Amino acid sequence: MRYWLLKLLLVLSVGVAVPSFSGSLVVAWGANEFGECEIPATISGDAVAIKVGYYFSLAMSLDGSVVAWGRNDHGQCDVPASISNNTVAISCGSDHSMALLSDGSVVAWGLNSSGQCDVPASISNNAVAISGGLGHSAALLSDGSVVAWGLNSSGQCDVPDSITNAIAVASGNRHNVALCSDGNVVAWGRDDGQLDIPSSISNNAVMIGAGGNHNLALLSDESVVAWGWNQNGQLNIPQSVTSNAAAIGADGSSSWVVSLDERVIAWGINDNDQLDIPLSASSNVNAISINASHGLALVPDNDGDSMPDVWEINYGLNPFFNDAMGDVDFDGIVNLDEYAYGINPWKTDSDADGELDADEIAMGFNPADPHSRLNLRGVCDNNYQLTFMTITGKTFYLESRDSLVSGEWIERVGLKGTGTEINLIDPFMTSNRFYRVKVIN
Ligand SMILES: [Ca+2]
Ligand SMILES: [Ca+2]
Ligand SMILES: [Ca+2]
Ligand SMILES: [Ca+2]
Repeated sequence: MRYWLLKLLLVLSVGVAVPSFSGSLVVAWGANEFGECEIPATISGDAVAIKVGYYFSLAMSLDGSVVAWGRNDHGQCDVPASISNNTVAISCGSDHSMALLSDGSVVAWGLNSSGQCDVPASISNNAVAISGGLGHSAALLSDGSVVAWGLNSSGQCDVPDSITNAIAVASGNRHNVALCSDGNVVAWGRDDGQLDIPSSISNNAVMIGAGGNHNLALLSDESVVAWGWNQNGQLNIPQSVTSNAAAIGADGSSSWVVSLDERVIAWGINDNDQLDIPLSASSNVNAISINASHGLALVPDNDGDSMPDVWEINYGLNPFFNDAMGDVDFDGIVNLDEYAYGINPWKTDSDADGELDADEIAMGFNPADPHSRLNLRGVCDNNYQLTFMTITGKTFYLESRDSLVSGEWIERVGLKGTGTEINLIDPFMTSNRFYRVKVIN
């Protein structure tokens, strides 16, 4: 009963859609240059698959629909209406997207510079898995064969005849790797070492992953092997990964493992903070995908309040009760917004920079970053100099009055924010003068 009251309150007071109860959330981190980390509201609680492209994101929902967002310079986010609600799997390359439909057909869209979106007629309705590379695409067919199309600069589309019993395919930048039903792994295309299958695999592989120029395999003893290019340490499997892997993945120059105890361990390049996995995606993920630009994870949200289970448990909130509109630290920021801003729901100054979360949010600063703050300070010499940080797109007004408790605030100067710190000098300072900064959107 309490829940329904809260639900009603939600609808009436803020007019937002109440999250469904199917129980998963998409979490994003890393580069956000094209909005690739801004999860569309239309994916509320029912995503079942995610995939990162190069500065764009894909998600498939329980109803078989697909949403794409982020970089769209080649139409890679323009999901064709023809796929309707029939998708059963998604994949993408650097600049194109792919969907496997329930009838076994494949649809591809986005950059088609090398024919990577021209799905061969020979696939017909026989595909069971799909994979996107840099300028090529691949599909696993129901008879255990693999088809690859698009850019063939390194022979990445020349699938070896020996592959007749594949059960998985993964695409790198210019190579592909296939897992066969006998635990064998085959790779073809460009060779920076990624075609040299380690002898330790020896028919024991159960899962494969392909990065840009490297591969990962999970073996039946729950150990992991990596081979190929190691320019960014993508082959340097952390010591914490010791026969305790439940799942693996690779993309770009990144590699990751989900351990048997459900922790996420990732390594390789971190130039876009793509390895800075947020707390809510650090364990107990349903799916995870990381590449050269960013990361996405699908995480459980049992009570459908849009706050991940792991985050709620970490902060002592209830993962089985919708407490999104609660405000445990009474700072006016509801729990759901505390989660969205990446701050501590129990602290009123989460980043301990001396400025309250609520004030920082109101002014447009980042309440989770101690380097992002107004930082208003004054120096009194012959006149008074005020220094403070500005934000691009906001307008800042400096006001003063001669008494702290009474009198009218007089506007001294207004200026457009530049994203940098500015100095203002008040030449009319009297013996007592009080200042405030007003920020307008
Ligand atoms: Ca929740
Ligand atoms: Ca909750
Ligand atoms: Ca709060
Ligand atoms: Ca603060």
